[in-house]
Amino acid sequence: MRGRVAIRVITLAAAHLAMLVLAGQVWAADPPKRPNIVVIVADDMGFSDMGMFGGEIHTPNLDALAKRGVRYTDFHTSPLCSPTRAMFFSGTDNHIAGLGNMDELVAPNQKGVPGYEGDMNHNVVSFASLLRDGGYHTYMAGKWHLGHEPNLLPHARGFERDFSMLEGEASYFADMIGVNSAQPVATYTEDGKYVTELPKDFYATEAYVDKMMGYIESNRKDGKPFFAYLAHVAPHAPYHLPDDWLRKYERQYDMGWDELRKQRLAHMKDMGIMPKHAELAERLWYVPPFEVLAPFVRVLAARKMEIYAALTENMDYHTGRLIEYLKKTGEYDNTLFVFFADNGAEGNAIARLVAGKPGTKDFLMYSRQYNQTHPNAWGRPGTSTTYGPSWAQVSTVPFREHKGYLAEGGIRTPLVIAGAGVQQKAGTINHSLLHVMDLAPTILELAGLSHPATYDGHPVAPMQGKSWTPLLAGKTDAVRGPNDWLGWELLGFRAIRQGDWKLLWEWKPWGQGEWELFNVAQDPAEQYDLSSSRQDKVKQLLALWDEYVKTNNVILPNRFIYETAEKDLPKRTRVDEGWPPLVFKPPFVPPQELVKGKEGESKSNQPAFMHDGS
Ligand SMILES: [Ca+2]
Repeated sequence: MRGRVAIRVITLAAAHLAMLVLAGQVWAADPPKRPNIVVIVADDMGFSDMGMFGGEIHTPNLDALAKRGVRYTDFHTSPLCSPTRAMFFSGTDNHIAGLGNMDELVAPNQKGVPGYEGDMNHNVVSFASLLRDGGYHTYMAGKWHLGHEPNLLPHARGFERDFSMLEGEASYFADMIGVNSAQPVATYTEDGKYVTELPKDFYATEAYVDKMMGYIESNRKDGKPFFAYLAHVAPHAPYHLPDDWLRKYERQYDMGWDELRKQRLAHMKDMGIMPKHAELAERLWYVPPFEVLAPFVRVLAARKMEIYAALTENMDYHTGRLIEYLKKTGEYDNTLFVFFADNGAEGNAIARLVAGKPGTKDFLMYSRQYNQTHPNAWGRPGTSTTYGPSWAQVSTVPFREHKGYLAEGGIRTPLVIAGAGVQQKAGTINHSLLHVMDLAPTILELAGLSHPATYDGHPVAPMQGKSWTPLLAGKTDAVRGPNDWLGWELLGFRAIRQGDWKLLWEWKPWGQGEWELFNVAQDPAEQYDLSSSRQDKVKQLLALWDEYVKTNNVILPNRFIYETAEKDLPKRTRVDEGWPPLVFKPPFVPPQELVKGKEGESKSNQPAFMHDGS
């Protein structure tokens, strides 16, 4: 409050000074107006989904941003939602900011440990608070996922106006159905007040954009710059869509996941998103080849991807309404746009993960609230649909794994920056190593503000991220040198990245339960473990891991949601496109000249349904 009073005094003083200057006929150029900053986050959207990253999903508005600005192909987040968001707002590691683990997944030995509060703690200051104190209007609409208590709400963490959904997931509709039995009713807040009812025609993605435009419009004429944080819940589960969007991609995915993965990678290579030598990650061993599925199973499986694609396009459509509004009001040119996805595409079957065991409270809640299971209802109220690991591997082409894991499929996401302050050539693709915690220092620098050592009377952790302003100004191609490094830990998965090298530890059966070493420039899909031939590199990166643990007070969990996975999943076997032999064996076609009575007419011995791919 004191900060705001001080700013008002300074503004009045400046106005007074301006009058004196005018009276004396001394003209000086206006200081350049600080840019508006619009950050748009897609929830669980994959690396290769949007058009300008190689996807076939129709995303014209995001693509237009990419054409005007820069695409970054080596941008990293946490593998899960709330740790990413904590790093985004604090500019530091999730283990410092309170999300050492997801609130939903905190292990017994992590409970009560500082850094494992499960919400964004007050050991850090949100850059939104600094922008608000520094003369920006600050608006948020969408998913928060960083705390429920009054002192943890968006309103308390820097947002002057907000309309927020507090959990990791909820129904997109007015029914406010929550994500699990601990949160059977989703929690929404507006300007620090808890909302108990939504308008009957509420649809999340549309409503968030409407709210955001309303907030911007309400103060637009006062000349102050604004920070707008549009945190979509789309395309996160439970895949809800307005009826007129449901059939948009009907029968567009009949080619199946194996074929589409190849198509996307080829497209990415043509565009320069991926190098020519990039290979596709192996199909996860618990995902069947699409072509072995029975025809009706293929149609059902494809239907899930149809809905996901429509949901992603719908998110793009509403994002486009905000951009259009900024154009109409003349704010567009002085606005910096940042778009990214908060983690890799979601390959876990959420409903099964949460409510898979009959007799639990979660099972009961899902049977009551998400009881519409007929495929014709998918996308409508009362359904909970996800597309599973098969299509998630399409969304994360060419990488291995997906949300929740530390292979690139979990932590490398699309990033687009465009607009005010971006001096790089339009349409540039940049391949430098970036991290979500870089955004706070970048935005603060663009706003002409600095990060304090204390806030609200207590010390706050310094930022670990690196400002991108030299990169955006076109003065350099990378903000990290060969000695800079990044670390990750979540759910016991561990990784270190330095230059092109990545040291990775994964639980069995995803990994070996040992450290593996990959060169992600040569091998973005992390197919070739080089640890035995490059022990020197392993040792060097292990020292960095020790430093990461010490700096960030990492406590490896003693319980783990996938602890029975090795038993529950099919046994992991080597992926071999030649095995089992009958699946891949080309059918026998008799030599035409020896076919009795059918000269000149070749005929396969397969029944017709094997040919039409439907
Ligand atoms: Ca997410």
